[in-house]
Amino acid sequence: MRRLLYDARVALESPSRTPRMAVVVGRLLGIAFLLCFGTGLYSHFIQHPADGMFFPNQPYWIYQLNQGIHVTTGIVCIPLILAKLWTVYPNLFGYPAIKDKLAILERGSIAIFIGASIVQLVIGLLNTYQSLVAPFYFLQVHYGLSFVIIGSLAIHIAVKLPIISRYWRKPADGHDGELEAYESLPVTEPAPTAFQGITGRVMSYIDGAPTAPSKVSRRGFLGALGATSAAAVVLTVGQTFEPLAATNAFGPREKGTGPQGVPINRTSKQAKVTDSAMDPNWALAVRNGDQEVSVSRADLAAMQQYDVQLPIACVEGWSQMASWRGVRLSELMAAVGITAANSVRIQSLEEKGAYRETTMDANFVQDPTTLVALQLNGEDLDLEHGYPARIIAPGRPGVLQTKWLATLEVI
Ligand SMILES: Nc1nc2c(c(=O)[nH]1)N[C@H]1C(S)=C(S)[C@@H](COP(=O)(O)O)O[C@H]1N2
Ligand SMILES: [Mo]
Repeated sequence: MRRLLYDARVALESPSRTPRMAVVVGRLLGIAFLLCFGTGLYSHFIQHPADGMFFPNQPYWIYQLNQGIHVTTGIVCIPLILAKLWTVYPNLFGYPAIKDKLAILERGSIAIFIGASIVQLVIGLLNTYQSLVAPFYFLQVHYGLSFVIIGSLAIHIAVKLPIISRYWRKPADGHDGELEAYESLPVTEPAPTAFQGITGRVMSYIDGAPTAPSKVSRRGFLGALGATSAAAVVLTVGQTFEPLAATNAFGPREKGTGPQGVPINRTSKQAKVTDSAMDPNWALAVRNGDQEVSVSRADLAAMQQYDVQLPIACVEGWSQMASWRGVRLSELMAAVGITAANSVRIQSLEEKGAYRETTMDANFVQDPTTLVALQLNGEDLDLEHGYPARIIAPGRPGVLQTKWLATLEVI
């Protein structure tokens, strides 16, 4: 067995399978994971704020940028994690399999990290292809797993700190080191036997080259990794970054589709608001304590109208710029005596659904570009975009841009 494992490791030796390479790829992976985790937290807490949290209302593209980074770094993690596994997996054939107590922690944390990461990346990727079908289930799992991943990553980094610091810079002698497993080989290892030929062939087969063991050079390996990662970025960011819209292949929402040139996620039929939204007697209830005014669409249209350019920036990573026209939320709320410190509870005509109600903090309410929108891209709002009136605000995720308004309440 020992002989077999040894042969396997020898067969898998490659200039791109060194501790230095593991550190180089690991660093990139660490950056991508941290960016993805941080932007994920921002997105989570802007939707479920804890007491005292503050979110900026400007620049208006802050959430769009956040989510673009989240989805792009998430996708880039896929080639990076595969590259990292490719670099280090011969370590699995180390002998003895578990050297000491630290090795248990090391292997255990890696197993959890890899398992959780794969699930996380797959469900995240799937979610970008459809609207949140089971929003609470997806969000809870995705949120919970992120802490498992970051925790196991922290353990992994702590355990590997000696190697990481040794190979953080290219060693002065230019030697990239050998994967740990090789280091534990006894010097008295017997000369290669017939075994090596067999395991060599088997391993090189696993490795992708059917006859000779594949020895991917450092440069070739980094080149392939760079090209794959760059391709993933270029084929994704177009869903939120206008100049690259044409190369958007992974991002499922294409620019300019849907009514009035803007994609929709939840239809009026799904939200069961077709009748209530088209009701000619519709009026928006604006409340402050027991003070209430009822504002019809004609009343809203008679107020001072403003034009703003703001994106719908969905949690799923796509975003789209649009022009909106309507009443300033702050001017409407002034009718019931709102102060600069008040937040507003916004409710939709929708009776069920995760996004029927949202709370908007005072800085967003007072932002002059936050509108109760009546028009989109030069036409009256389509029913699918929230007719008779919807909220559009800067720096907030699409899920909080409430459609088919029913009530606005000062809190
Ligand atoms: N009432 C209500 N408003 C809603 C939603 C919803 O489910 N119900 N979905 C939101 C989501 S997820 C997005 S991305 C935007 C999409 O806006 P659009 O359909 O106008 O493009 O609307 C938001 N407003
Ligand atoms: Mo969304």
